[in-house]
Parts: sequence; structure tokens; C-alpha cells
Amino acid sequence: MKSPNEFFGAAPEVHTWAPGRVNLLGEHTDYNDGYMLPIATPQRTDVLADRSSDGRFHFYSATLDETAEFGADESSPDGFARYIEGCIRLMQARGVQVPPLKVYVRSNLALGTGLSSSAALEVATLRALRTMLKVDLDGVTLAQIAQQAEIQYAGVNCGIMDQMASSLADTEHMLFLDARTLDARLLPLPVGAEIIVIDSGVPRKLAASKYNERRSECEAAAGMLGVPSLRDVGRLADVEKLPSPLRERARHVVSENLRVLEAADSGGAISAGRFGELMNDSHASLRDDYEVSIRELDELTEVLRKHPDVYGARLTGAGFGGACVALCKTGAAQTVGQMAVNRVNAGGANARLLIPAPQR
Ligand code: NG1
Repeated sequence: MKSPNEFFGAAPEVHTWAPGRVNLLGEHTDYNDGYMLPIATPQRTDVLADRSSDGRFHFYSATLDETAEFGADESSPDGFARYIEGCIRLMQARGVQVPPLKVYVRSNLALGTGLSSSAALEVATLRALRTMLKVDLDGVTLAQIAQQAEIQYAGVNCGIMDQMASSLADTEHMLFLDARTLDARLLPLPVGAEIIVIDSGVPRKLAASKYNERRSECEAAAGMLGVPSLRDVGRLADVEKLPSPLRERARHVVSENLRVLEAADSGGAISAGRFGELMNDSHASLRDDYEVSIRELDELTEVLRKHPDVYGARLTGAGFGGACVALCKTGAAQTVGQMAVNRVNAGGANARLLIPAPQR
């Protein structure tokens, strides 16, 4: 692995970073124009950048120990470079002159666990370009460009949640997000609570195909109800006239939006106990109505829920593997998280604590 010094030869012109995200509430709502409550991870991706002296782009990922090199008129090779190139090309499309660059990336965000390492890379890259080229770019516009980089250059048809969270959230607050209006507000975490995030160890194999299937089901349900998207369904009872499984899918989305609105409406004054109940209800809805949970995530959240210091637990992200999140009493996260990991691993699982970072 190269150090920044070995890569640049001298201190680079800019150094920026961006966090990943964990979604506390509001799952599978972003592509339904709905509401969500993500929080930033303490883990982050750093981007160091300088001008290149040979007219070519040179990118290096210390995390992967991989280099990518290409000419100003060429495309980057596939892999981590696509996200960076996407950000550069989209800035150029906005009329910004971007010279050939050297870019160094390092991250302590575990790849593929659902903490949005790709959004963190896009946001950190755009922040580096903004600083270096003195571009006027607010956090919401930056998130929109980052989302386009993911869609157009990495080929992932994602919602706006990840990039908005990486751009605007911090680790002390939850970010209330409206995917339609892009209204974003920082709210305090419930008093006396902190979060635990555990990777189930199960890779999200089916996530992409099932994710697209759920998206189409939601579109079909909205079409039958005569609304632009499921966000516009005012009453939960309205979904009951739909045929199965559209009824269950829509019931999840509509009830999940109501849960987020309840959690956010008090302006952050919701109690930890009530927030935990909403998380538990969200998990049940994702498991029974949206059918995106798996046994390992059900077990992990059940072990967490039984602990007296835990207010609530649910799967986080698209499902079909990946991680779960729990809300627990302040000061208890490390002990409770490690206990849950040990418990399920004793039964053959391969789980690991992501937040708080395990003590060595
Ligand atoms: P994860 O599984 O955390 O990458 C995905 C989508 C989000 C959102 C959630 C479900 C991508 C990159 N992200 O998140 O936009 O729809 O599922 O709430 O596809």
C-alpha cells in the first residue's frame, strides 16, 4: 500500500472527506418519494487530490491497493475509478474546467456492508473538486451530482438517500429527509440513546434483483391507486383494496412513512422508548409485508431486542443480507453489540460489530 507521500511526492493541494450512512428509520421509502432518517457513520472516506503534471489522470485506492490511469479524453477503467471519473465528468458537464488530476483515496468504511461507501467516495471527491477549483456548490446540489455519478457511471439506479446523508448528516444527529422536496433537517438523537450497527455477515446476493422487483411493485401499486407515488397515499386503509402482494408492499411503504413522520414531527423530542418501538414495527413490516428480511437479520434483531438496554432493532438498508441497527441506552452500545455478535456467532453466524468500532 502506497502512502500519500509516495503517491504525490509532496503534500497534495486538497484533503477532504465524507462519511458513510446508516438509516435509522424509513426503509424503501426514498424511491417512493418518501421520508427517512439516516445518520452519518464515524467511519469515513478521505480523498487527497492534486494537479497531474503529465496530462493524464492517476487515481490510487489505498483501501484496495489499486491504481487507475487514463488520458483526458479516455474513460477510466471499471472499479473505484468510475465513481471519481463520474464526479469529474459531471462537473465538466456543468462547465467547470477540471485539469488532469492525481487522486488518492482511503477509507475505513467496510465495503459491501451497506454503509454506503460509494456515496462517501462520491461526496468526498466532489468536495475535493469544489475546494480545489473554487466552485460554488451547496450540499444538496453536491448530493444530486453524486447520485448522478452513481447512476450514470457506476450503473446503480439508486435513490437520493445515501448521497444526501453523506453530504449533510453528522454522527450526532439524525437527518430528516424528504426525497421529493429534498427538504433536509438535522434532528437530535432521542435523549439518552446511542446506536449499534452489526453486519450480519450475509452478503446481499439477491439485493439488486429483488430491489428492482420491489421498485416495480411499488410503481404498480401507485398506478392502481391513481397517485404519482406511494408517498401520496394519505390513509393506510387505502392500500387494503389492492391485490396481494401489492397490498402488502404498499402497506409497508405507507406505514413506514407514517413512522418516520411521527419520529420527526416532535422536532427530535421523541423518547428513545417510542423511537425503539417504531424501529421494531419497521422491522416487522420489512419482514412480513415487504419480505426483504432473512433469518440471520431476524435472529440478530431478536437477540438485541431482548436485551433490557435496547429500545429497538431493525434491519437497515435494502435487506436480503447486510446489517442491522439498534438503539440502546447511552454507554451500552459496545457491550450490548459485542454480546449480540458473540451470541449469533456461537450459533454459526459470521456477524461483526461495525458501530461502535470494536475495541482492540
Ligand atoms: P443500501 O442497501 O443501504 O445500499 C439501498 C438503496 C437506498 C434505499 C435502500 C432501502 C442503493 C445504492 N441504495 O440502500 O437508496 O433505497 O436500499 O431503503 O441502491
